[in-house]
Amino acid sequence: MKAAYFLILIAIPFMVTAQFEPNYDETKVPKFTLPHLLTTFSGKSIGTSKQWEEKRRPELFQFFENQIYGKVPGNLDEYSFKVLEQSDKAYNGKARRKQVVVNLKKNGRTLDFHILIYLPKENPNAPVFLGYNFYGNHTVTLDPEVSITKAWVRNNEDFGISGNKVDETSRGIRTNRWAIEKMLDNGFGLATIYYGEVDPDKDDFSDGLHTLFYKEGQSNPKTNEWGSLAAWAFGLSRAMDYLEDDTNISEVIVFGHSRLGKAALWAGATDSRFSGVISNNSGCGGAALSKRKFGETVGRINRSFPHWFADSFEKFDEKEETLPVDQHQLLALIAPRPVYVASAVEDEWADPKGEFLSAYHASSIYQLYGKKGITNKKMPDVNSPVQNTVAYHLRTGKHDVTDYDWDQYINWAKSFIKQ
Ligand code: GTR
Repeated sequence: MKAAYFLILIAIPFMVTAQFEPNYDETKVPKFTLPHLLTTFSGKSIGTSKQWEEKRRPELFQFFENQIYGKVPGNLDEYSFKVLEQSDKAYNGKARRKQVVVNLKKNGRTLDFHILIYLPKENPNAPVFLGYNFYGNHTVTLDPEVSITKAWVRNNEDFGISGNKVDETSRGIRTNRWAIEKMLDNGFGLATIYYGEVDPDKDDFSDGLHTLFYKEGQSNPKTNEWGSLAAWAFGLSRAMDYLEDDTNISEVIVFGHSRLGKAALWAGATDSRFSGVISNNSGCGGAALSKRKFGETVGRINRSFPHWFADSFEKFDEKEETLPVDQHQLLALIAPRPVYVASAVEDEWADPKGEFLSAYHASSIYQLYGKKGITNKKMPDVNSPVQNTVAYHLRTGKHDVTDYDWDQYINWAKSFIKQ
């Protein structure tokens, strides 16, 4: 008896590891039924875009809002912005630069975040890509005039970031991910924000945007209220408010990589002012189908990043089969506006096939609007983009944002944006 007990004790850690070991084997993907886009939860068929908008979209939206990303608990009391600095001499005179601080107020508490904007010199109303960066606005460019964030930043030895503070050492360390001159040369601008100014990316709800909305004595969002992804999405909408208020920029394509790609998709679903949405390698909780359980799973993501989603999402840990929705329906919430899903061959953790299938299955809603999505269920070859209103590419290489990705996004954006 004692020996059996001892054996069980020894076996438990292995059982736990085996259970949480990510699957990278296509033959081990479970059989699953994808929740239907065109059938309501109560079983009614949807045949027109009007029925979609009136019946199906709202119930799906509510599910994602309450059970996955979490609800924003109310509105701000005040919103203001100030242009801190501007110049038309950036990038050797090729670009105008603007640095803006946005101030949000609620319940007597306040939060500031900074938007860095580059626009082609000849067109102050140019369409822009709006996206968060991971380490501060000064990391996306070598431009010495870009101010350095004072917010908490994740330490990174390679970038010389320690003590959760950034300084000159990290200026320009992420220029490889932001093809700014390519955007400018093609008539696009960029608006970028350090995501940690909106909500620091740690499992700690004592700082960032959430705290503004707390009632007396509250220290955490409620079970169905927003995690960090929804807070970042909310921040993108506040950046959109600024762009609407103070500029004549009318076309904003929201972009994000990885966790910020998840935030970009949710921003696209919650805010119809975005003209298009780009999810770069967004993976689990982003574009990838959860029910495939390939690479990162719902249980894994909720354990590693308990602060990203609403607490209510945890009930689907290791129970993806019980989810009444899947991520193709998140993409469908963006319809009929254009959406681009991009994967990378070596980014198996994000499940490239699950990202592709999501784009493919979302396409039926685009069809209702007479828009072309992804029509071929076979995944396109590597580096062979399919660019319709729903677009997809699988590029060679790792989890990253490359010039190749930007070449595709720019080319695709030109197909639907007036310049
Ligand atoms: C990973 C996480 C992914 C993805 C990525 C990132 O560790 O598991 O879901 O979001 O981080 O944002 O770089």
